[in-house]
Amino acid sequence: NNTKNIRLLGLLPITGKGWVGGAAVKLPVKLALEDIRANGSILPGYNITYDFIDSQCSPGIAVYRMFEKFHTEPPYHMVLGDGCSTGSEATSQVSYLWNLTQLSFGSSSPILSDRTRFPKFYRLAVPDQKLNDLRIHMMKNLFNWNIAATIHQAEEFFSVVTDDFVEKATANNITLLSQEIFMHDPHTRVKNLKNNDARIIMTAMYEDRARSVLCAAYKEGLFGPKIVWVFVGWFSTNFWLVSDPLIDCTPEQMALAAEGAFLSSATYYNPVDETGVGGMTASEYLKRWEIHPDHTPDLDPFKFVLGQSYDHIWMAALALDCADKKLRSIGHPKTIGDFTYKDSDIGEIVFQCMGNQSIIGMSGRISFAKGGADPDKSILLQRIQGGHRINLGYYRQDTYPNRFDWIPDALKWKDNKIPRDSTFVIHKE
Ligand code: ABU
Repeated sequence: NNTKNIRLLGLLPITGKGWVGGAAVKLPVKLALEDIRANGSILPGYNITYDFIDSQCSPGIAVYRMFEKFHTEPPYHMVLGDGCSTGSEATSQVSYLWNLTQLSFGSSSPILSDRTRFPKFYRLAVPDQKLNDLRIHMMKNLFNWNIAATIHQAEEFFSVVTDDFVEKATANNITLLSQEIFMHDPHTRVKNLKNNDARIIMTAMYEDRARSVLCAAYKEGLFGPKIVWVFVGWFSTNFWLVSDPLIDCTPEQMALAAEGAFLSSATYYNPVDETGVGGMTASEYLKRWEIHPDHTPDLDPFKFVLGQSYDHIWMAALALDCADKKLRSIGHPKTIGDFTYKDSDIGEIVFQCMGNQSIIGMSGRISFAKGGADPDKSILLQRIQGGHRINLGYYRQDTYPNRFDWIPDALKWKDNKIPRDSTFVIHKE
């Protein structure tokens, strides 16, 4: 048998803390591999395989287990992941030294856009600082709010997102009441927000810390129709109700604290009903996923990652196929199947090929046409209303000027009253 393997290594946070949706990636990977093999024209004559480690949303575990694979297995052709930015940051600072391109389906830390630190890294997630554009638009243009506070978990990822918000807020004449940072227990910081009469509160943190913040908010009375918490949308669907031994609030208390919170994230599925790679529309893909025997209800909280997980396998296969064709066209002595970690020229061709890919994926149109590590996408605004996440509309960054397209009648304020800015700043003057 002369068939050569094309080997993909996934870094999936399956257990651990922070973001642990890695198990939900496996079925989309399986479906994408089936579709790519059935297509027949991508990497013909090769057998594409996918192997993974549980990176536990931990930089140390991710690097350790990735190295273990590099040292004990035949060469991989691409690293796919991590699902957590902290894992992607640690691994992509070294995977390029093995001449590997790395593509993450889900990491959204802004710092991952920095090619000097992460030279061969791409991702399908929109970096979280782009969500700040919607947050500013929401304050200034949608609700006429001019005073905000921030609270973030002490990680470079979240500090950079918050710094970006502060810079954009200042440029838009938004007054910042207080900027709170915490490492483990946020209670004293939440108390400080309460003491400062914070009403509109921008957060940047992993979802386990968001639960701690909401529990502290319940205890401090920093919730209700006058308070607006803003979180990222990539938390698991009902993150505030996830059982957590570190939380000493009841589900009812957590539900009260979370009610009315806004969530902002990139769009998860192609909003246009068009046929993409694999010959399906995004809604056909979701139906296929739902009725698949491997689909279990415990995967549902991470449903938003299904599109990007499917698409990243296609992007990897197409980039490697492009590299194989390029090697053959230039008469290179090796094909992509012969790649070893010493082949810097082949590694560079794979990297360039990834940058040139452009597909209609299940998560939307994807291209790295602007020359960076990140795709462009619309931003989805959601709100927890009646205990459920409700889609409110989309912030379009492909229009000039950017605009917000509302979903009619989706937003429901309590008693039809829009929360008002803090009066604390006015009292102080
Ligand atoms: N996949 C969710 C994003 C979390 C992160 O970038 O760490």
